Amino acid sequence: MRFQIICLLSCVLYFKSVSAQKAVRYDLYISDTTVNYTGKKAKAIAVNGQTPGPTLYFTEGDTAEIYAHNLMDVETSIHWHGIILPNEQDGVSYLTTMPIKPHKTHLYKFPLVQNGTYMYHSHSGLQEQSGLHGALIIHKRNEPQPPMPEYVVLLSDWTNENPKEVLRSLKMENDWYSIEKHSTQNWGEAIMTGNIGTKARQEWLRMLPMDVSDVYYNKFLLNGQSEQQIPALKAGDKIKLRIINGSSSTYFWLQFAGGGMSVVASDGSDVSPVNVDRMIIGIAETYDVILTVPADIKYEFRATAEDRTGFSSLWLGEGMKMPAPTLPTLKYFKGMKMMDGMMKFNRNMDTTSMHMSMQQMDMNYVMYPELSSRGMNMPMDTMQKSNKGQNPVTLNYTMLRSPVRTTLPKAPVKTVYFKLTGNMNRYKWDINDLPISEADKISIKKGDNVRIIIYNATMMRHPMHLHGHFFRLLNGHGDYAPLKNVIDIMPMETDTIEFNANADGDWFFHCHILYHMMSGMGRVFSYENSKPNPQLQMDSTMMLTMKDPYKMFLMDDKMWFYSAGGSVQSQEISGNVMAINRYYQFDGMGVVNYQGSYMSETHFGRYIDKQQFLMLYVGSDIRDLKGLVNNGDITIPNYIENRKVAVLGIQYLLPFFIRFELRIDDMGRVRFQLSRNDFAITSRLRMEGMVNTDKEYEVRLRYILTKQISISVNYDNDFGAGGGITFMY
Ligand SMILES: [Cu+2]
Repeated sequence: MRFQIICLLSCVLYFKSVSAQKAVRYDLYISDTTVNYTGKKAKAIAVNGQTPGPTLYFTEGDTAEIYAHNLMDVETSIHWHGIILPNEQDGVSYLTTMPIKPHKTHLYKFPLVQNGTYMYHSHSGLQEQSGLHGALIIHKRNEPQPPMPEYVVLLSDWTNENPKEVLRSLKMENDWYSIEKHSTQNWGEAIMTGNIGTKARQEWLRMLPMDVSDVYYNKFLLNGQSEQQIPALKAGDKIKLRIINGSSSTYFWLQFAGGGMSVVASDGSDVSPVNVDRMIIGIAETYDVILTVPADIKYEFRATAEDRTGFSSLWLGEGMKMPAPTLPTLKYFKGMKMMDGMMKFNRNMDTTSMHMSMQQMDMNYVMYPELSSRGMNMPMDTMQKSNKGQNPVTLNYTMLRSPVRTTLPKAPVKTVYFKLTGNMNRYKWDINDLPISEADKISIKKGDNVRIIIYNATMMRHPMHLHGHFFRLLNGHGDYAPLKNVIDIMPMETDTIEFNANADGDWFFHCHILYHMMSGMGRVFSYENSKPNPQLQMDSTMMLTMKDPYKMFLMDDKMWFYSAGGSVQSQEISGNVMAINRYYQFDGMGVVNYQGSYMSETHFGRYIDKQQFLMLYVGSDIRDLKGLVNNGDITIPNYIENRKVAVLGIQYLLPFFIRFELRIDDMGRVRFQLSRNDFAITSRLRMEGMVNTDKEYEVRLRYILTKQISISVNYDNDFGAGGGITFMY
């Protein structure tokens, strides 16, 4: 009898372990493709012919065997976002796994020790923006039968531009996206709306117009489409949406026309169900949400981009359409005013004692007219309570509670402080004022508990993602702190997360706004005494062409960006070029008139202060304005009009974005100059001006037609007045 029981037990155990090792194979063929979301063809990346890629389904306990076939001519990678796996399977190019070379296949193989809603995406350059991503769903081993119907909702943002061009535009401070988004916050608008004081203060502080996102997108997609339908739902039916924000830089507001949404999981981990009317999903976050269809009509589930420039929809049920409410446009000036107040308030506060606000006190709140009844003048405690009042309930992190204890094992605690920092003017994003390429890896000991205190000192929210681990979000629920792998941190907010260091290898922690990550906003957690990563061993051909893989990994934030422009006007032709990286800038300009007079100036400089207002440079000043100084019958070559000199100088950005320049040339002559670019009179009408101690001056007006083309008129003391066309690349 006893023998039989043992046999039974061991047979059951045997079966369990067999099922636990069930290998589930997928073949993913990654290729270039062409999409047409806007009536215009654009390049994208497809997986198995589709973008987003196919949803991969597994059951907890399975072993994933995924063959990634790179059919492209460039290298690629796949990262398994939110998955607990051996370090060498994590798919971060050059950090954990070598990229998949063109026309090569790579096998990713790892056991699935968790369940929930996740995704996969490229971790090579900007490929994620081109559509290389897909959903990854791991079902529980013992789902209740019959399982609730479910639907995967992968949200994404789409631009017809090459993502490299997007990054270049951001670096070059081209504000075309603001024009497209109606968010330039120009002086005309400030005057018309009575916000002149706010605008003046913004420019006094040298802050660019505020926005909730950096990029203008042509489309927002839901599973690769503007809208989708699930007609087969009747009154009373429940459906679980597995919502994944697979976008590159867009937060989405989620609303359901049929009533409340029951949030049951976040980032793959269950939470005690909480009912909300509206929620925002950060980039790379996932939420499982249960919707109940109230009647036999067609209800909209809508995902609206946080900047309100568009949305995508999922229609549930059949019949008359019940749309979700349209969110009003943002009140940028109010947001700016609030931000300014917060910054002043914050400077007087000790950062470490700062109140955690867990998405509750968003200074951006004042920008959302539909939330303004909950006003920002209320003290914080009142705000927390008011969430349960008459107003629609908006999800925030304090509402997330794990249904099970998540306490960490008792272990020594290592505390890490991260201050999220950045410089919008030069589109530089870092942690503790250093980009990842200039910071050391953060070494951690296996077994320790790592606590990270993160303070967001920037004006944007950042969705910070930790690879290979779940962290506890310390949100006031004690032992029941929810587990997540992305934490969205609002401007001026301080949050704490913690995790048990129970892995091996090097793990990436970074902002999941793709363009922030590529600008350096990340760190690497490195386990002490890890065994060598087998995926990072280089063969002899690699040795010849490549340095240390980690150095390759650090290349992203060291890139150079280039721009050029020119104008053809009635009195002159001019041109300019520029090259920048994190610290250096080269720029050159030249003007020539139709009589052959010309002038040119170049600068090669380095920004030397933390805020990058101050640049030290060397350069040249070459000009021959002979035609213009013909004085009676003799031509006098004087210094002002005729010189070939080398110069040494400084440039400093003063309040109101006035550029102050002081230089000395190799003849010992000194020149002061003040200039201002891009003074936005209206959204598209810009004024520029320059004056210096050589009694030179220029005034220019530009009307922006497209990202590349403007109409321009100017008056210059040397070349006179004229008008024409200005091009910009
Ligand atoms: Cu960021």
